[in-house]
Amino acid sequence: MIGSSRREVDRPMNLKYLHCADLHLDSPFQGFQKLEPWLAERCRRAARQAWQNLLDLAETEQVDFLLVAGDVYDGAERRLQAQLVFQEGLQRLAARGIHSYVVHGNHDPLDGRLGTLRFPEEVTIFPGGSVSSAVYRRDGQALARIHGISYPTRNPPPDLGSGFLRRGDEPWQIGLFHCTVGSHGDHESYAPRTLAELAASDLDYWALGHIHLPGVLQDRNPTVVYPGCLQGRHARECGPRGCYLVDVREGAIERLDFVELDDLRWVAAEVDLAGVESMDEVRDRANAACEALRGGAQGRPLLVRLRLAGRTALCREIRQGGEDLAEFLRERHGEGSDFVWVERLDLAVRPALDLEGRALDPGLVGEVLRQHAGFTEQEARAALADLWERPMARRVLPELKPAWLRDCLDEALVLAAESLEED
Ligand SMILES: [Mn+2]
Repeated sequence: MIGSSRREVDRPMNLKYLHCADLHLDSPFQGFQKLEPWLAERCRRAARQAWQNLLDLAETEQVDFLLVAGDVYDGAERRLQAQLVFQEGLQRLAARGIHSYVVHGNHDPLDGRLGTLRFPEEVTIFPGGSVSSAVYRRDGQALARIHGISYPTRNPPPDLGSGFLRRGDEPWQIGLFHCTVGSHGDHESYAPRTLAELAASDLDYWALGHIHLPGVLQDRNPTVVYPGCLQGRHARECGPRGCYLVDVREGAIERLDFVELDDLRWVAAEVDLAGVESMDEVRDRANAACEALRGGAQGRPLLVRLRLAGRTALCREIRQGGEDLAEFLRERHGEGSDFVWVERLDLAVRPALDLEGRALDPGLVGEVLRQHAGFTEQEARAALADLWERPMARRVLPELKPAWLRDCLDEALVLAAESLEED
């Protein structure tokens, strides 16, 4: 091996693996109390079905190993059922010669309640404490070294996992870690890292977990990937979910493919109702939107947040009939194995008033519109300050985010303009 760098191996080095994270197998699907019981049960089953889909993929692709980057379970109070399902899956892969490497994250730290389970020798579950590594061999040849660390507790020190470093001669080296790279509004920042810090470890591939949205943060030197959660659990986790399939040929990544594995999918869609003149036209456009979604779902059931938007003379009628329309759509599209369930109908239609033109009006309507145009986010916050002092208000209203404030201001404008028009 003298004179050969670590990336020039004497034999062709091929390797194929799956990288997943954030399975949340025992997810309680909070906020589902409002759903009908059959639908809530269907959603609960989805996380475990997505896990089965992943196992099927590992077998059909005949991968060398599976990487699981934390949050296998949802809470530290791990339900035995989920643990049995997980163990069974890894056992099934092991029986086919597929190895598994697992770290635990902030949702399923090592000090949580763990059942007494036996894992086959093909399974490596990394301990907490300090970073350790395991070597993957095929036919006696050491092909990869996987470095990893589990969360010992739910809130580890921020420098957890500071000891990732390339070592040994294995040509492909992987960091398996549940951590936060960059800033992600919705996620608490555990074990924060920068891309530069990851690069300093001199590894080839970073198999990360924690951020539920899939994405490749950096495509080479090193490759840094979040596979996202395996199954979307609520409306904020909309869009395709799955894992990454990584195919390494001659020591370089040839394929880095996102594979959709979710069993049901949350989607957000908009129906443009601009210019509609009758309620049956509203129905037709909403029906068409649901059918288009079904057509693109490849047989998966969908939970849809449908937003009705656009300027129309029927604005008021649509707003008043919103719940009825949602019910109609659920009855029409909510059945069968590939159902499209309108989980929520957002009524964002606007009146067909020429607001810009009216703003020039010297009368009261014009005055209101001009006032609105000059109303800043700062002023809106000040106007709401008193209300925000009350604990009850904070409980029932969403956070004072700029987007929500803007929506409120727009909504207020429409209501004011409409009622002034009528008077
Ligand atoms: Mn997670």
